[in-house]
Amino acid sequence: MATARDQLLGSLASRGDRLALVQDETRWTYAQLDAAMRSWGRELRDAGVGRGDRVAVLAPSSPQLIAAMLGTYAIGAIWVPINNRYRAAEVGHILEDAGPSLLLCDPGLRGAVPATNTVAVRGLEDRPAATLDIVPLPDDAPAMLVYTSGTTGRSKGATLSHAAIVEGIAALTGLWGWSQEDVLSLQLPLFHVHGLCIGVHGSLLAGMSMLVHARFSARAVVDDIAQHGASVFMGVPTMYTRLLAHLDANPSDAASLRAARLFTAGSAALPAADLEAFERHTGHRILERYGMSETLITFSNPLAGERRPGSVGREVPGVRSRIVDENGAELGAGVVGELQVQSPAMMTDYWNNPEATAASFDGPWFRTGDVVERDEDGYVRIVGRMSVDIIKSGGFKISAREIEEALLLHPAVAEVAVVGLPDETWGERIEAVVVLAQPLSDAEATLVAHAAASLADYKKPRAVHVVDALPRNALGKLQKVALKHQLLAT
Ligand code: MCA
Ligand code: AMP
Repeated sequence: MATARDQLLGSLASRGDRLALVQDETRWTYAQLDAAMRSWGRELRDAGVGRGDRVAVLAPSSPQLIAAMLGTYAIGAIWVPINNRYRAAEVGHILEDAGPSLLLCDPGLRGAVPATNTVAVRGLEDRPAATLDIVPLPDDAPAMLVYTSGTTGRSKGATLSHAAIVEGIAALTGLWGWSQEDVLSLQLPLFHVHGLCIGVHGSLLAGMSMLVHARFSARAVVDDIAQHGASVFMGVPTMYTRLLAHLDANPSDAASLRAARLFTAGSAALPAADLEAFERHTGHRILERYGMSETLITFSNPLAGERRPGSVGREVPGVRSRIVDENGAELGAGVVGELQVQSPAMMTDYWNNPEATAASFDGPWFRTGDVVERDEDGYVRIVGRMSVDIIKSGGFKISAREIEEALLLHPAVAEVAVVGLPDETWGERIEAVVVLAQPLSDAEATLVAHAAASLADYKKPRAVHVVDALPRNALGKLQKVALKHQLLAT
């Protein structure tokens, strides 16, 4: 039987003249994508990249990027996508941790590559046609490292194997009825699993066409559906907030959205009010699902059947789950506890980080860190997170510690606490509370600019509060939950 990777790559040529990718004037059939995959594989192999080596990429979404990823798979190398909002320190961390042999970098993003970088850098232009034999690879070989933030400051690379991605995504898209009749409006970034694994791999496995966008715009969603036949749109909740604002300003566009088949949401909680408003405007009830970079998508509302507002639905086929208390004892329906999962799409490990890998499992169970409650009929609601140090803003996972560490490097900052506060557009909004070591004029603007100099734009605090002291308990431990409540009360 063909391995998962060979199933994915082998399907390209067999789909021949079907349309695979569209971006602006570029329109590639599956046969052209197969050819581009081979050109890239050859290019990478000739550059000395071999099986198990890493190929990092820092570039906006494009057909070439997708072909380069498939070419990387073809030679048995490992794809390492880097968030293209990252600054030099964040990019440098991934380059150091993943140790790639090559960095594929868009010229416009070269400024984000650290000056000290020693990894060879190439662009993502068209490559000449070439033949390529696809190297044999076992199913459990790593396909990609997806860097994701945790409670510690620096991001960790979740290693996803070919089998994990193909099995996990095929189960999901089967559940959602994706078929070669579908056209995906792909506006999510391709450095996270939502856009890359569900979007790109899901579409390729189902033989769909993808309308690829380098960035999100509500107008492009409408145009994709009205003019280019898109039938499926996937977004983070912030994208739906933006779509709703667009429909308020352009009510006649709601009729265009009705023509789509399926809207899905995930990566953060979709407010029930947005689900209902979207349904009022378009007749579509958004299908919400839940997942993590480490496990891929583990819960989903159904295609047919009840899509429950405020719930992420039931387990995706092949997934097992339990809800436990702080001692690891399993809890029943209606009781809030930590969600733990087993998934066919589980990561192999955190790259080069056995301690973090060990800490994230309880035997076969992956500790999600999400606090949830299960209804009697198996539907799960995400209630919150165990750690206040993880923030989700606009679908991006952010470590409060990383921002605190950046702010502490300013000489005027003695102590700092960063928290995520509820926000209608972003889900959570980053705010910082600081104790100054010395007077600082225009403290808020100065410290926001200081953070923005070393961190991606979406990580900068949207407010900085200067206080005399941070709330601490008798042992001197920072009381972040109390601090959040104080901020919310003011
Ligand atoms: C942009 N801005 C943000 C964010 N994005 N602020 C907070 N949080 C954000 N996520 C700020 C910028 O700093 C800037 O502010 C202003 O918004 C406009 O920037 P722009 O680049 O124009 O924004 P945008 O292009 O409209 O971006 C919004 C976005 C983007 C499209 C919602 O955040 C996005 O692509 N999110 C998707 C993330 C994602 O794919 N997550 C999936 C993770 P200023 O000018 O002040 O700097 S995978 C996952 O979670 C699991 C597996 C799962 O379940 O899916
Ligand atoms: P990431 O590390 O970016 O893959 O983020 C995974 C996290 O996103 C999960 O642990 C959840 O906290 C959050 N998440 C994903 N989907 C949902 C959802 N539908 N509702 C609430 N939170 C979600």
